[in-house]
Amino acid sequence: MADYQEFLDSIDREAYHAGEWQWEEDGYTVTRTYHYSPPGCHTSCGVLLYTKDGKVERVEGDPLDPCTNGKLCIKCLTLAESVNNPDRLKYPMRRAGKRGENKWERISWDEAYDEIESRVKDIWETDGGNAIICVHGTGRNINWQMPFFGQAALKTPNISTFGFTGFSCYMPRVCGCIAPFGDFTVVDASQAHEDRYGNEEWMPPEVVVVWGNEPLASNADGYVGHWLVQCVQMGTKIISIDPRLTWWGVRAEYWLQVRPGTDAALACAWLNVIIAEDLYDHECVDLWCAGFEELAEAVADMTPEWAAEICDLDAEAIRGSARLYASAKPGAIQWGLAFDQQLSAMALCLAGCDLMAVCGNVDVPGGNILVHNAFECNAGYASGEDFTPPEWRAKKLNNNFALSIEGGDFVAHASSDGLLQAIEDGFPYPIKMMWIQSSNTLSCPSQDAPRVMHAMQKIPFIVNADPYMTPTSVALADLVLPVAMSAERNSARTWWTPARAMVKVASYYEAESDEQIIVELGRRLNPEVFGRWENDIDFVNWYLHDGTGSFSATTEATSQGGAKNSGKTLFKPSWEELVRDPRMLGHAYDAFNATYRKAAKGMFREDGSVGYGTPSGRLELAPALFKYWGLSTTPFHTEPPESPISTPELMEKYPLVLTCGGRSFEFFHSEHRQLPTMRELHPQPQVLVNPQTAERYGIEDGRWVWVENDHGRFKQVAKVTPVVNEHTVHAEHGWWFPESEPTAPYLFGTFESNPNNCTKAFVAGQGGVGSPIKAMVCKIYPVQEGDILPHEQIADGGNFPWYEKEPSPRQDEIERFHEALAAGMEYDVLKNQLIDPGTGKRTDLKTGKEVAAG
Ligand SMILES: Nc1nc2c(c(=O)[nH]1)N[C@H]1C(S)=C(S)[C@@H](COP(=O)(O)OP(=O)(O)OC[C@H]3O[C@@H](n4cnc5c(=O)[nH]c(N)nc54)[C@H](O)[C@@H]3O)O[C@H]1N2
Ligand SMILES: Nc1nc2c(c(=O)[nH]1)N[C@H]1C(S)=C(S)[C@@H](COP(=O)(O)OP(=O)(O)OC[C@H]3O[C@@H](n4cnc5c(=O)[nH]c(N)nc54)[C@H](O)[C@@H]3O)O[C@H]1N2
Ligand code: SF4
Ligand SMILES: [Mo]
Repeated sequence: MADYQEFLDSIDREAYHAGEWQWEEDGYTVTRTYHYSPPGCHTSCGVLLYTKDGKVERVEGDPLDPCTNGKLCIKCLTLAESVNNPDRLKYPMRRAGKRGENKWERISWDEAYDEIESRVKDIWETDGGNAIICVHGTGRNINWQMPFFGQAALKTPNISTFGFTGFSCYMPRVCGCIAPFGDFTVVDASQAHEDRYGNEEWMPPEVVVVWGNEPLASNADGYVGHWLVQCVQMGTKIISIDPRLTWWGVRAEYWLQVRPGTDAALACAWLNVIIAEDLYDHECVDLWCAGFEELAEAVADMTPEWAAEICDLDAEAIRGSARLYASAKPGAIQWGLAFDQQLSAMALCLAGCDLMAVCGNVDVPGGNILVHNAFECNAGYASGEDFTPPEWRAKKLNNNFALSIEGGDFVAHASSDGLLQAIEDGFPYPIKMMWIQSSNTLSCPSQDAPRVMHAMQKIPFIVNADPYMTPTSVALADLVLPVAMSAERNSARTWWTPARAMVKVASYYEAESDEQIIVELGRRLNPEVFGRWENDIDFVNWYLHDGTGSFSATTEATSQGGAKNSGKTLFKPSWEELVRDPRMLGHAYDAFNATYRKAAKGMFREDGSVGYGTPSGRLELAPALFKYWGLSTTPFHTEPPESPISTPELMEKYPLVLTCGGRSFEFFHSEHRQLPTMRELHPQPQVLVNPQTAERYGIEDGRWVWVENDHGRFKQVAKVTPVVNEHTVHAEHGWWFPESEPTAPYLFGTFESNPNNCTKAFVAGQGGVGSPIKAMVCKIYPVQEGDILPHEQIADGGNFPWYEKEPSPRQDEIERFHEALAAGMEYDVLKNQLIDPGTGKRTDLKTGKEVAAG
């Protein structure tokens, strides 16, 4: 559809019931609405749901939806398979055998809520709300609901993606961008305009750098991949930076097959070329940027020749691609998960922003625009914190408090490793309950999955609210709550623009939506706050209508700094309007996101003055916030902890570089493995191996292969293919086998193919952010009959025989802490001091020195 108007003109609008949100057709009720998890996805596309007797039977794309123009990926096209799946949880259930035995008794919702209420209240009495951990996964339709619930109802500050070292998804990009720009950035593919590619101000980017991201398979972070395909059809050129050849690489002017984990060196070399060759945008740098001198000095020696050695690239290709990006007016950078999953995470994100800024590509048509949640409806991560008692809030296990990382407190989530330490060692205090809502912790997010499983066994009470019975639930849950799926919930999303609504048109046994569960339990645990909402729709309207109550749904994106709302958005749609109003029909575009050059128009600063939402009002190439956060203010490269450069001796044993987690069309993380269509298309986990590598190690296409490092091993099926080079293999993540044995130790085979047998907790980048899980080393060898399987090794010895546990940075303190407690000492958590109950003397746990009284 290179000609957008032609496409629009070709639609028979009447046949698609333009102007209606619901109608009858061939015995079906058809509803025009949006999909948003479950099952998971980061975006929300326009769907026509065909239902009969409260059951979804068919799903089609809605060509009248301007967000997606009727395109759907296979995950929405098979939605009926997912929501009607007999494997789904039908009723609340209580564990009836031991953990891992998969024995359950059906209970009523009231019994489930009673039990949760009484356990939570007991923990408040004995340990305080901070002894409860709230766990969510990635950005599904729970991201504003659950942090609010955790803080306001469970009264805990400890909310996070548990098991996920270094916040190594999205948080580095969010913080790495908010510091220099004041707001988050995405590539402008016209998505903020209702008239889309036909918009008069918009133009397609001349060049898009698709960097550590595969937008077609992942549609990640509120960004739909086919928007960029449309740009390519309109002439956009591509630079692909990826160790794997993708759809983008095939069409690229430059495909830079970077060695995994070395992108920061490449980014610094691009900056070097652009500054040394005077290719930057002088007007933008002079008028709008701060810190140029500091940046120029920092990258002065980081030449393409220097980076070429590190990145395994040709220096001329680095130079040529840098020139191409710098010459594009506009150019844009589409960054992805690989930015977060390396040790350089924060520095790399900064380098990416520096590149956008010095080339004058920020907030211009077809560049990297700065975005807010639609209509500035944004229940930030701290939206419920006023309802957590201050003494419990002070004990938030962030990187700084839990791991003593300097600065270390700029991510809103609690520190995953800090939580792991608290569970494993009871330090600085023990954990008594875990509330999981939207995470299959064992199968997917947990680095060092076996270690996390053993740790979680120590938590006395675990509740998991999920639509399916997962390995995590079988292994660890005491209560499971059946969650309603997308077509079964009334909800809304404002992750960028437009605002979109979901409407309930189906139901499944006793499954309840996340909003219903939260309101219901919230009313029991904190009636003062939750009592104002009768139901899910009231709760959603509070979110959308922010500010009508005594507290606001709008807070900053991180604890310091962050996307500040202008406070000037007066009109905000209600859920009912979003769903049914003929001007909306499920979606509404807002003016803020559709406006370019917002800094010049005074739209970023609370007082309406010209400038960006940064301390200096400029695009900060060497951000003040980085300094405040204890980070280097200029970009640099950190070599992966294990690599041909940092550990050449290890390469004899583990000669290959291992990257993992590239998304596939069929699955969202560990989801969708139950669906026959998906498994027909993608039956087994696949590891990509270059033909030369396969020959060297006796690997055959289609045969099972062990991938092993100094931590553990897992097996996947080899796909022998030249899309990766002979030094690199690329494995999938999130695999379990719902068709197999559920009970422990097998647990649906969750450990058999899990690359997180090989990833490590407590290995993180600067500021405790970023982890090197896309850049490990490994060896590969064919699976033989009779080989001992991962679950057997884990069941026998707790972990792989050659496994070594990564210590916490506070290991010494933990040991002293336990010795002191055994000797009858007391501990002051907030001061990190031991107290002798006899004399009242205090010693600092860290230094071991006596603390002067007073
Ligand atoms: N080795 C390796 N590991 C990785 C990655 C990688 O690249 N490599 N990627 C990592 C990344 S980036 C992330 S973000 C994490 C993701 O990790 P998670 O987000 O924890 O992903 P899942 O394991 O799919 O668990 C999600 C669970 O939530 C349920 N669910 C889906 N939608 C909803 C909903 O709306 N409400 C509720 N209550 N439940 C829902 C699903 O049924 C599923 O069981 O994994 C990480 N793990
Ligand atoms: N279908 C589907 N969609 C998803 C998800 C899913 O599980 N399934 N998960 C969602 C989540 S939580 C996230 S975070 C996003 C992630 O989605 P993306 O940001 O697209 O990330 P990935 O698919 O992990 O990897 C993207 C590319 O990075 C390449 N890569 C690997 N290592 C490196 C490296 O060191 N440097 C560079 N430059 N590239 C590297 C891979 O080969 C791959 O092509 O997707 C979201 N969308
Ligand atoms: S990206 Fe795919 S799964 Fe996600 S909402 Fe759109 S069509 Fe559905
Ligand atoms: Mo993610």
